Amino acid sequence: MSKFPSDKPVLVTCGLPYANGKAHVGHLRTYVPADIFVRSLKKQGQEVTFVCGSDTHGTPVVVNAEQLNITPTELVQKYHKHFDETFKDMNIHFDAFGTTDDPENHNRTTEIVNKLIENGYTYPKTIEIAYCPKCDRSLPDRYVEGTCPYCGENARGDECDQGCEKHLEPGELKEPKCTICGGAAEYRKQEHFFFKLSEFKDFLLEYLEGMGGTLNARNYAIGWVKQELTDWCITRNLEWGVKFPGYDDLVVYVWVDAPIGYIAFTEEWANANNEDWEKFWKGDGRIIHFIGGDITYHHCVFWPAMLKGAGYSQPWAVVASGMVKIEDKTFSKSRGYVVWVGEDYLDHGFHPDLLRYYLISYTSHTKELNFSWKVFQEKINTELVAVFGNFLYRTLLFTHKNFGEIPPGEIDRDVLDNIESTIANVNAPMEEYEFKKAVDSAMALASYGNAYFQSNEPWKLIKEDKAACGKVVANCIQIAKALILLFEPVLPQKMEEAWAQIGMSDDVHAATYSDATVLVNSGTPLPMPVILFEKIEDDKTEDMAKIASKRVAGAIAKESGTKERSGKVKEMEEKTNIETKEDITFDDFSKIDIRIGTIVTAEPVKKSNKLMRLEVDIGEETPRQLVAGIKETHDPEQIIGRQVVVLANLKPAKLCGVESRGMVLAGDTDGAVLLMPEAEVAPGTRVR
Ligand code: B3M
Ligand code: ZN
Repeated sequence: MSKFPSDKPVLVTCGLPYANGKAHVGHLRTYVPADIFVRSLKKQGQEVTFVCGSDTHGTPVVVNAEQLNITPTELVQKYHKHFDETFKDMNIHFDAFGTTDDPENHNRTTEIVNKLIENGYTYPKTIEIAYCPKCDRSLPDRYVEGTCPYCGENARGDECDQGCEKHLEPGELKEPKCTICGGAAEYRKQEHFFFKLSEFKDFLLEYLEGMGGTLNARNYAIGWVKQELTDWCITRNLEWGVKFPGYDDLVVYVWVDAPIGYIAFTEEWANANNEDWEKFWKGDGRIIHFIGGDITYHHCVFWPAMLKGAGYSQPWAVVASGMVKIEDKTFSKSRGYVVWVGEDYLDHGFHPDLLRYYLISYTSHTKELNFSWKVFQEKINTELVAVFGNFLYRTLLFTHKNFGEIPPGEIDRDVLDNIESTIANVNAPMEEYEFKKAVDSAMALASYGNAYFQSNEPWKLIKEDKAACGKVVANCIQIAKALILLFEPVLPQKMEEAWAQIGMSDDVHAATYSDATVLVNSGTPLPMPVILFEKIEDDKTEDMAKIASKRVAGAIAKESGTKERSGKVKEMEEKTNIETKEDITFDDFSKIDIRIGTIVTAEPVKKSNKLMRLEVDIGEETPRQLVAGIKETHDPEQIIGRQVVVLANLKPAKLCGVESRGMVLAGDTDGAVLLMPEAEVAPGTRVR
């Protein structure tokens, strides 16, 4: 039996973006499928509400605000607006998009925390809290870094973000360091409040067995609950956040008030629409959370226990997405492996629906998704343009030219059967959160449409038998109508245009799949169609790939830049005696052959303390052997593959018995600082 439509109302939520930075493709991997899912439920006639909002609290926000020297309020207002606008630009339509700093959330959080206290699920305990003696402050969560006690990797105060991904409790981190001043932190005793998560073990095991959603979420959560459940410290020493009741100097941990935001935003939606929020949170409405796989623990363990403890309903399903890679590299903002939704995509004139299509059809929702400009171009050109777009355009152009309206003609039983089975083939995987399968099934109907058009040869029939030709195109328009409805969840804006192109004047977003088999009206005038999906040309994606590699090169340069520009820079500045040299002419300068090269080999010169032997590709047949005084400052393994600047026509010289045919340029300071190009370029590129 299919799960939808059901008479139980559905609430869909998306993990809340921290309002502390710009939207990127990694974010969209959760929001786009959730929006597609919501639209497809509506198409099935399901009542559904879709809420989200900005996560404004916690150290992710205060640390950023502090670094930017602005208030948390200023920071979150800016990014809340940014996310709100970006989601709208991407055709992601929430029924409410609030912030966790809204009064509704402060009130709901206070109420729930009070319930947990009342029900005996919290207790105070004196624990060790990281403290920076130099800054004279407590160091919650992201204010402290150190070593993970479980895996030994570098970790943040509340999460082993670079290693085993475990949630860490205050006091667990080894060798704590203050992230503000970099100094060693110490542990000091302080009283905090805990949530008795350990008491929910049996409840959680039973709950998780029945929890719907993707298997990755459920299985991970069951695994964790079967191990030991530790109680959660739910207070922090911060001013920004939701106050812990009765304590002016404590706020609740961000992972308490952030998910409660889901309830608060439902209340905001209910208040604005004269609706009832309790049908989900106190009743049997179905709550479906879409989240990134990395926050499964919070949603499948901590959150249901908290809801249970406070007397609220628990999520019906949790849908967790896989990771995003950028051009096959691990997503990393600091390393430049990121695609910003605004400046890298929309601002270059790409249509939001194309990215929606890529994200949903690339791979299954729980798998790793690679964003690549080349694959993006290929998918758009070979699927949306060559299959779906081609079918729509050839059908509508032919009909417009030869009939000017939808001609009369009986719709084949075969065509209607095919439409009906496609709808079933889209709905079945959709309710299992298999979005790729659903969209592939829809695309199969477009292929069927192309084959139908091709095999019936309407361009021949028009000369021989206009009525028979009319029947063929009427069938094609019926298929087009079904396709537009089936693709509306994925391509909402494009399908609005397509709906008008087949002469429909009602709202395509409100129409349902049952309209797909309602026969098209003969006599409806058809306008001259416009091509909906244009081919993406090579130079466009090549430009985008160039922008991306520049960003990566910039990030590498910045990273080594910040390392060099430590406190020592000032000291060195004083030492640098700039000796001015005589002016030279441009002719003098043009005698110098400077090129960019790529290091292919690097090995220390044995007899020397300072020298390293390099082979550098400077665009010649074989790499040049060069000797550089960088042995003390550079690790051979780390510089292989790096680009450097080479003076290529310096007379060869022998250094420690090794011939150097040119010179690698470097800043002459305490230890060599190698020059490097801003972006990767072809070896041999001239420097002028
Ligand atoms: N703000 C973002 C994250 O960790 C965090 C989600 C909260 S969902 C209640 O992905
Ligand atoms: Zn770890």
